[in-house]
Amino acid sequence: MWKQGVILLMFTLVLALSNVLEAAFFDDFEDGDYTDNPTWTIGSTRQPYPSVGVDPVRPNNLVAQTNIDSTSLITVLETPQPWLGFDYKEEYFAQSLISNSIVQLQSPGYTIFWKTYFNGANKLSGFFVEEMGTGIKHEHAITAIPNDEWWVLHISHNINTNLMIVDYSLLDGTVLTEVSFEPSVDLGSISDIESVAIVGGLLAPQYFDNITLVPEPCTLSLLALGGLSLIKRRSRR
Ligand SMILES: [Ca+2]
Ligand SMILES: [Ca+2]
Repeated sequence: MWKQGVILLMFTLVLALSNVLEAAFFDDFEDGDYTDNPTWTIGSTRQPYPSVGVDPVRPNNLVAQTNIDSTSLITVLETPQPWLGFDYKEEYFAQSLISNSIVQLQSPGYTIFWKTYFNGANKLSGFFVEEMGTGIKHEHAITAIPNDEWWVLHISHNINTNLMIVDYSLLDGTVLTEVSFEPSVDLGSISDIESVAIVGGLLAPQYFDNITLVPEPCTLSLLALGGLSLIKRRSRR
């Protein structure tokens, strides 16, 4: 009898896994083409347009490049992703962090917008996450955002605490800064994330790679834990 239970559980796990994979968004730009698989479109008429090119420091790697003057690439997700429990990551490289916004996650009426900002002397002094549609900005002083080095921007929502968490880290996983805030809107009541935009800075080319959006990563691990505990309990008998 318990064997059928385990088989049913494994079947559920496979189904859950396939749902997660189907819903996830990922682009490493290794096909050299931003117009296909997945499709990005140019979000500004300003030139020079964004492109896919060679990584400035890892020669065997292809990346998306936005050029000066706030040019951007936008992708409309095949499957809109719920804000509850979303998990977004991108690798980012800039030769100058005197920059503009770096990512926008968008749904009708609500956008999360991560952007660096300047003080009056045009010197970079911090970043903010703006909840567009609400006008609310969460500002943070910059302590250490690398220049001339790849780093990872990570924005996620924790369903248990209802906190939006923003952290950035080096490629080796060293976390440089982590901040969190409670969203000003009920994320369960608003439309799903429909599109992702990567946006270039003001003065220098900026590079993006390994863009990943995953929904509710905890759902799958909870199922997996349930399966494991069942198998363990059975094997003890
Ligand atoms: Ca790549
Ligand atoms: Ca492509």
